[in-house]
Amino acid sequence: MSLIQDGLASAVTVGEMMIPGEKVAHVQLNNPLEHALLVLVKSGYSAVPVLDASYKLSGMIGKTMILNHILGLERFEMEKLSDTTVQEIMVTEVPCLSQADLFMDGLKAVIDHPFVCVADDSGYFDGILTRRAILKRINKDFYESRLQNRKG
Ligand code: 2BA
Repeated sequence: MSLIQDGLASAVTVGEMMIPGEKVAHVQLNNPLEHALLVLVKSGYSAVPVLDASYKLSGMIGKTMILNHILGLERFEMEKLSDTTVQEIMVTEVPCLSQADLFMDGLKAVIDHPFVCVADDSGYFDGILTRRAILKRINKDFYESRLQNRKG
């Protein structure tokens, strides 16, 4: 028995598994780093998406990027937290899928990334697909097919 069943690989879409945008912690391009750090620390996440004012995906920012930026030769240069905006240090090359992409596209993407962003053709942010969501779906599929095999 294959762990990933045909139905899961070919019929389940990224849109069905993603965390919708309204439940995703994010920051905006022109936010100062101190706001981004607050969001990251309060939410508990290592990294979150960066959106522009119209809710288009622009990049991603994480705690390590911020700490690296403010780390001087001898001390943390805390003034940089208010002097620097998110867009100055975020990464813009972020992996991105669309809602119509299939389970296998999502599985491949989260091998190298804890989460991937989901956006529409115009770049508007729809949500994120996380490793947790992919693993939960595999787990569900595994137990459902085991149940079916026992019945059959
Ligand atoms: P990390 O923040 O490094 O989190 C790694 C894993 O730790 C998460 O995996 C989750 O299982 C757990 N975790 C961390 N913070 C959590 C919290 N506040 N509540 C519950 N569980 C938490 P995934 O769930 O697969 O998430 C992968 C990555 O996706 C996270 O990496 C984070 O960067 C991002 N992420 C997940 N949910 C998010 C959300 N609602 N808003 C923004 N970013 C999110």
